[in-house]
Amino acid sequence: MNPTLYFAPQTCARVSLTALEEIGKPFDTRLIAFLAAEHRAPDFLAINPSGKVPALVTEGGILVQNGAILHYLALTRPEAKLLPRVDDPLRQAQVLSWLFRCSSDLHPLVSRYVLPQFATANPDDADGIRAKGAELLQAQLQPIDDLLRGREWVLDEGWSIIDAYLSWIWFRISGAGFGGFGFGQACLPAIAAHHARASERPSAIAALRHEARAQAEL
Ligand SMILES: N[C@@H](CCC(=O)N[C@@H](CS)C(=O)NCC(=O)O)C(=O)O
Repeated sequence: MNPTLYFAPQTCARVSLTALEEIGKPFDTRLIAFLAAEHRAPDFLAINPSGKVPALVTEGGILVQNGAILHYLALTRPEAKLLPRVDDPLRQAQVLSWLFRCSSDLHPLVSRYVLPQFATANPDDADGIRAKGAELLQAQLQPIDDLLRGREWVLDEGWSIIDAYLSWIWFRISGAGFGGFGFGQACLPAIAAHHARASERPSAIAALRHEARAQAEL
């Protein structure tokens, strides 16, 4: 049985999709149509009760949360080098902390910035939520921009799936995706340049093609 990724174009599921493309082994996908509220439908809630993509159905069981999916894929497909293989527990934890930084620190701010209307019951609050989201994102991303001024990829060990994660974050806040809001090149130039580099990777290109094909089939 191939693993099956539940995903939706332009969402954070792109990071897990990129990982599967990077691995290069057969996998299946199931597109979840947000506009048709498929993420709230019982069939999908049986896969992920949180109603969120990504979810990965494997032979052994269901996995949710990008960080867990990426960690699992890195462990089970070490040849793909999604994350560096290190024996030192401290270094391992430091690598994992980058996944948490993306999923727990940055992603919620991305949501607040791009989709503020979902963070409030009062539509009048949306502009303020977006403005605060932008301020907090800038503060969280500035040290990463500083880091990337002197290097190509986030980790010392070279490209990793964390670069795909950061690239997706930049894609969402720089307005290339739906929403059209603009953290521009001038805000965080090294992250913008990193996004351009990460987007050239064959797995990143393949993931975008996969999304486009799925979208066309809708
Ligand atoms: N912490 C989760 C976040 C997943 C998440 O928020 N996915 C979004 C797409 S980027 C989603 O499915 N949102 C639908 C919803 O919240 O209703 C992860 O890293 O996998």
